[in-house]
Amino acid sequence: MTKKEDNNQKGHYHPITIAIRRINEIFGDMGFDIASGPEIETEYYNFDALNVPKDHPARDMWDTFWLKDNQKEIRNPKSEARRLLRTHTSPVQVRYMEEHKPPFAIIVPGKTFRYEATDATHEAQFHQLEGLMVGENVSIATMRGVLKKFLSEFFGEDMDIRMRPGYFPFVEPGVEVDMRRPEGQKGSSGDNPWIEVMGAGMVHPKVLEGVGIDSRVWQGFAFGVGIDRLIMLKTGIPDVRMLYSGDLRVITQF
Ligand code: YSA
Repeated sequence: MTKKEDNNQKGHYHPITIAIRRINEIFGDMGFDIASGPEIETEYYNFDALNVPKDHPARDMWDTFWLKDNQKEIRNPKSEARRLLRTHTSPVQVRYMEEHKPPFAIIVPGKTFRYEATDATHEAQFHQLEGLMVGENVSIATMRGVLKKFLSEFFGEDMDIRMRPGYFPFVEPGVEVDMRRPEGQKGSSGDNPWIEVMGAGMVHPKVLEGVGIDSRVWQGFAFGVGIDRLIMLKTGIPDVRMLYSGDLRVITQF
């Protein structure tokens, strides 16, 4: 049997599927549950419940695919608000917290969509991983430990991380997390060994209060990371579009 026929018979998991399975395993070992939510979201969950006010410039950070039924009169903002393709996995934080009492720790791997031009690092459809942990003694140090452990397990080597101040309306304080590039990987921008991999922070008290969680008792951290970008860093795939091209020569290498 030729190699080609052999590949056809066995089939292959897609690199994104392989990455998500590994991520689920790593966080599963740290006691996280896996949650999910709808890809067609309401404006309420995607923006309002995350403390992004209607006229706030932060809404521009996520260029949005709106659904055509957006002229509906809005009576109950939770059920009838304008609908859109979710621009991030963060709305699942709110949906989960409405249904569960703390303490809890979840991850949410899933598809996300943005109305933007594609290039080597941007697709209109891509994958994010959301994380959320809420408890009585959860601190930014807990977050740092969890993120370092995750990245080290995912890349199979001890990963250095650093945090810089960053702004997301649903966390306070908010940070951008940089990671030192894995062994043998060079960036396009010369010798800068650091690369930004995710947004994160301590869940904003307004978000907690909005779902009925007392922010004087409970604190939490959350983070959001691009799964495609992690795969590119790990495998050396130079262009995110290759992951969605359906080209078997890419897929069969994993
Ligand atoms: C921040 C704080 C939290 O407490 C929780 C979550 C977040 C992340 C926030 N929801 C968010 O979406 N931030 S982001 O716009 O910077 O996107 C997060 C990651 O998604 C980016 O770091 C990048 O890795 C990836 N990403 C964004 N646009 C992309 C993309 N990947 C591929 N194609 C695109 N168009």
